[in-house]
Amino acid sequence: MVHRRKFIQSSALGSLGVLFSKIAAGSGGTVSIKGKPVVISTWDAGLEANKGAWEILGKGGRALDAVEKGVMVTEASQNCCVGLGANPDRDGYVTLDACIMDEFSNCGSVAFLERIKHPISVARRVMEKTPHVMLVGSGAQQFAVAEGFTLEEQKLSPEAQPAYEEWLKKSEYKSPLINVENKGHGPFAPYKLGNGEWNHDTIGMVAMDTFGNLSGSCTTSGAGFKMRGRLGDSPIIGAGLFVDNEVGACTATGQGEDVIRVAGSHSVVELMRQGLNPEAACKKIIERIARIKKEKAKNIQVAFLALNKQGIAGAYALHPGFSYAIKSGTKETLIKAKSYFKS
Ligand code: SD4
Repeated sequence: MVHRRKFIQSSALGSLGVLFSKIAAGSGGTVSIKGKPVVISTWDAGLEANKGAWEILGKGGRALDAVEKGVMVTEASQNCCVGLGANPDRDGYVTLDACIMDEFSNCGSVAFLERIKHPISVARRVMEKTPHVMLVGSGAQQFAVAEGFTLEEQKLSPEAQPAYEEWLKKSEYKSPLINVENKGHGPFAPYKLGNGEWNHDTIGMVAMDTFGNLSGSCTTSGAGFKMRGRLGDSPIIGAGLFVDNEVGACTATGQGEDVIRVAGSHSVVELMRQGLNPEAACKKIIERIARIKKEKAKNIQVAFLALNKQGIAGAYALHPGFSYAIKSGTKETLIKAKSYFKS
């Protein structure tokens, strides 16, 4: 289980001058990286995922390979919200969503996928081996097995099993409150939260390689105890992830329904195309969600994380608490994003 409050303090200037931080440690904002490669990813788990990506990027490898390998670290970990260790849907099945996109605008996606350890790799196969972008449910699983992926046992993780049993006691279905700090307000508190921990953490990752090419990936179990068949933004190209190699890339996390309705990641990239820096672009779309959702916006979390072609990273969230991890040649840090609501 990750601890979101452990922010690694970043120094004001990278010691080798590779990264210029325009922010006070842990206070959020825009980060300029002079030099490539670089990788950024959502939430605290991004720190470990970035290390996985760096095994490729650090050797001059391709961003696409890096963003696949990076998020595989999270998929394989015993995480509440990514990979087979995640919480199940309300019927007791873990269903996974993932997508990937490269510098040529090739993209692949899987959704509602069961019993496969690395949905991100199946998404990549969809991209590379089929004429399609998206496969779902049993069809996606059938494709994965045909491609040689192991069909894992249908079994909840040791953490998810008691969480599900706890949920079953009430079996009360409410709209999932994703990434909202648990104050005892609903069934979506898979672990014993209430101490500043959060109830979800999708991983979205964006990287730029030494060639200056961009790729991105996003993988999740969606929401714990969700309605069976529910999809969020994460497997949807343009919502949970978008890459335009001329401009930049963006990934989203939080309440997927509200990311989809503004075509979130695509909208952020289009604002960067118009000249906005990543943080400003993320902020505009967060403000749009706040405008559209009004009162509801007070109770949901959404965050965007973007990187532009100049190597500037930025993020913005609806509420405080969103962190993102960044890794470049000399910098490895967790940054707290700014937010629309201040507390
Ligand atoms: C979803 N956006 O399925 C995902 C959830 C998420 O951190 O990002 N959780 O709606």
